[in-house]
Amino acid sequence: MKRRNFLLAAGAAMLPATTLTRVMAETGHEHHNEGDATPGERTEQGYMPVHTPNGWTLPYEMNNGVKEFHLVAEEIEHEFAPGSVAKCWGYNGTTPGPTIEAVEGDRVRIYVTNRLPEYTSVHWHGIHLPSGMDGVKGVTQPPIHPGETFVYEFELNQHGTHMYHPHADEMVQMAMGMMGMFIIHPKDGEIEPVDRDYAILLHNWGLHPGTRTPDPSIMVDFDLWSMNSKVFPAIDSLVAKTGERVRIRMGNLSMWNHPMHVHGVSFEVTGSDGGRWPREQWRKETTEIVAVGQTRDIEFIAPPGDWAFHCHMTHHTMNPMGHGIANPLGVDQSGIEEEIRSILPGYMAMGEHGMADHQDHTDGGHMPGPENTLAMGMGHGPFGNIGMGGMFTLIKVRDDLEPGDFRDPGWYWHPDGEVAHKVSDDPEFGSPVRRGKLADADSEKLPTPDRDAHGGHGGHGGNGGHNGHDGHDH
Ligand SMILES: [Cu+2]
Repeated sequence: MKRRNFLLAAGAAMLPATTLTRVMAETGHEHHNEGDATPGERTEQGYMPVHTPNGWTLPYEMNNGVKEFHLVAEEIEHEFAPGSVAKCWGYNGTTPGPTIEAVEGDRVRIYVTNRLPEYTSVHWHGIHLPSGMDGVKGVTQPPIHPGETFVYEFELNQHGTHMYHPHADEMVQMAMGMMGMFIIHPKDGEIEPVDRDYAILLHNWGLHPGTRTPDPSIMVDFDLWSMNSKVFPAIDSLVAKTGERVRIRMGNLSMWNHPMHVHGVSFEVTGSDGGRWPREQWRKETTEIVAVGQTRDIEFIAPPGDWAFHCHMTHHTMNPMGHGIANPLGVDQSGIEEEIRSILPGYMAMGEHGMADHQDHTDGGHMPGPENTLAMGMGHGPFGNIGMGGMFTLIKVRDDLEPGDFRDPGWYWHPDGEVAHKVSDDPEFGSPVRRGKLADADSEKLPTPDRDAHGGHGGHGGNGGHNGHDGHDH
């Protein structure tokens, strides 16, 4: 019987919309999009639907009181940001897969069709269910082979921010992008209801410069750090109206812990995959670590402005950098540039005074870099280059936004006198208190740390001092 319903549903997907409605009426199916509500409005079940930036919510059908979802595991072409496209694996055409949304007390039935070249399974991370529905290949079920469809069915007896991901060849399948959020709303509503509810999955990718398939063997040196599988500047801004209560639900299925930081507010950490915590357990923070395999919910009342929201691991807010390069800071590279240009046309020695000029070079087109590879820092704001990548986006709060309007409102218009500004061009300006010893010519006589001494990178010759011959390989 279950199988027959599924075949009907699967067949219906290929019929035109008018026929589809009729088929559904005849079979007792109801089709629901985006959690059956228009954005910004509560659903008939009383919850505010989650908004997944750069993502989407999986529609479901009601079949005799059961919410039916259908996931398809498959290879996809994914764009991290314009200029970087890769073959990834995901669900229903995207990475992350669509967000599944339901309410405590719902019974859900989830079909999983495998269109990957190898077997898979789906584990419902953090969800209470019968052991046989837990999705661990070899332990609680046989693998879902290519071409097969399995069905999972369970009743939701909890609420919170959860995730789903394969539990079969996880190292490869998750490195390729297979994961999604599974949000369960409390059945009795919430004491302090939120106005905007965002869901963000944190991930990392071994997409090496010049390549088009993520490398699943990477353990530490990842190239891309993403929110919902996008990197800055392609991550949607989170928008809110001044004074609204905003919740950001974050899940981490990457291989690093991410200290997520919000500017402009002291948020409260209010929940996790353990549900929305009792009020007494909420705590004020400005940075919250979302550890690997964890979820965290943060909430705040939105103040007007453009506020950075990012991982505080500074390499996680950069796009591909190339690893193992010698430290160019303070290294005199004169003469080197011409030498290297004879081998690498267009090479630019840089980094001697810091890397702040990197984006100017890449934007100017004189540093093209490898194919299909983003610049390390990107994005343009009202005051110039932003020079960021990876897990960085903006929270844009405006006084005049309609509920449910998630469109980017452009840049913030600061009130008069509320922008930091220049008061002098003279380095001798004022009389700031200073302590310690300033760097001078003698400081350069200190030995430069030799990376080769730590092993692993090899081939630099290890002649110490100001060798600087590795330059900066973009
Ligand atoms: Cu991070």
